[in-house]
Amino acid sequence: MAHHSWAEPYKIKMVELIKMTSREEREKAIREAGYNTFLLRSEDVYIDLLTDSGVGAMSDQQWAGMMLGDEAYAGSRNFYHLRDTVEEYYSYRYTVPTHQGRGAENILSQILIEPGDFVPGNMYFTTTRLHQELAGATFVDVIIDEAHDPVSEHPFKGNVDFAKLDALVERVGAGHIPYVCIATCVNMAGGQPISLENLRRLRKWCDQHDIMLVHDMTRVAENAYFIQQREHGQQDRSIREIVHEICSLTDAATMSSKKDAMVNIGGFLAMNDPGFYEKACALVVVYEGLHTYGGMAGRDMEALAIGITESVQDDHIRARVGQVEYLGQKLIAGGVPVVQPIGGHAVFLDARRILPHIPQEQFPAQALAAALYEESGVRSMERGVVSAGRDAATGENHMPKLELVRLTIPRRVYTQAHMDVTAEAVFSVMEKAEAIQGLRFTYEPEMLRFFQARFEPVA
Ligand code: PM9
Repeated sequence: MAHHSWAEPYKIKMVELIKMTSREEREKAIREAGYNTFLLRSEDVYIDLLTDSGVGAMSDQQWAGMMLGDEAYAGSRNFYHLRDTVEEYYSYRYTVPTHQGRGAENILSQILIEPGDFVPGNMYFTTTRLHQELAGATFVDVIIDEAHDPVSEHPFKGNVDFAKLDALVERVGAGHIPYVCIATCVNMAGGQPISLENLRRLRKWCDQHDIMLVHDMTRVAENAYFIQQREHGQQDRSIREIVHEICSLTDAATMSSKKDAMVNIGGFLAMNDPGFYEKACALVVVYEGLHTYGGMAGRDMEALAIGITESVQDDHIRARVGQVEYLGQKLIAGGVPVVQPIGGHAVFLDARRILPHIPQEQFPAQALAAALYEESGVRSMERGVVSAGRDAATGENHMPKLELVRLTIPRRVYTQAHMDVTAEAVFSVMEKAEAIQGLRFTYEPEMLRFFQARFEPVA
């Protein structure tokens, strides 16, 4: 029997009830939250597409693993299981657990960066760039121009532009570039992949210039899926093989295991160089915990080791990305401007085109996320000027070309019917777009402002 549809490669064993609220309740909730969806109570949310971070559903195997936690302070059995799994699946020899991704970013940045350095990357990520800046570096965007264009259908918008890299070396010298930071399935670009060809070429480029290559591997399995689907000659390889090759092309990695690996908390820093590992062990005890747990419980390391093996299964990743694609195509069919191609973890609404009457200074994506919640109880996240923050040197707002609202799909949590309801919610808010007002800050935190900022309508 020929069949082309995907279905979830699991059945549901336990459910969590959710409830719809009234419009009056939601108007009050979003006002009290300062029009910031991060400040809503989860209880007041109907379908929660804020993030795919730490909100996935664990499998029965992972829950069983939770019962095998070895909570010894030092040398937990689960640490060795995690370390061996990272080496087997991701190729890195050494693993230092951290409480989550930014814990790994902090340690990595402190070790590798000298004040005055420059760190090129395929688009910024909020926490990643902040840790680079706190360590004294300047982030330099070297992603291809297509990544900043929501309508470009380039299949690998996560690719590096080598002319931009060469220009940076020319300007500052290779000696002031400690490493190139490469994210797989670039979050801020719309969940867009880097190709294997581009990454192989980057490996050679880094070797020629004696510069390290660091991998933000938070969504590496989703990137591998796009390589399998879109890149010449990759169709017959498994996700597991492609993931392994991606990792083996890089020297070290930071991981937020709350995404791909489907655990509620955790992360790690991994590398091949023993000297780097020694330095990471020395710092992890300052910020996270002993090098055999780094802020994670033994049971959480066990669930993570199992989650890694599940994350690279072909049928899992096909259904995962397939569900995101389903929502994206439904929105496109309904005439909603979204970032194309549809990304791996989320559908990104183009707030510039949906709310052309709101200038970027009045935070159109923030306003759209608030309006979508008010309309439907669907929670999303701003990924535009608020997330971009201010330039560390000048204090001026970064004004990103992409002014987006992210509908982020948690792994193994919602059904196709939830995607249908979400699409209808977006259609309703589109009909009322002209009435949506811009916002201004009533409170602006200095760092990572998007998390806790508060706003009021401009009018
Ligand atoms: N990403 C997300 O929702 C969680 C909070 S928003 C700052 O997309 C990448 C590519 C991420 C990421 C978190 C981190 C940080 C690093 N790199 O949140 O500290 O998408 O585990 O990881 C979020 P942690």
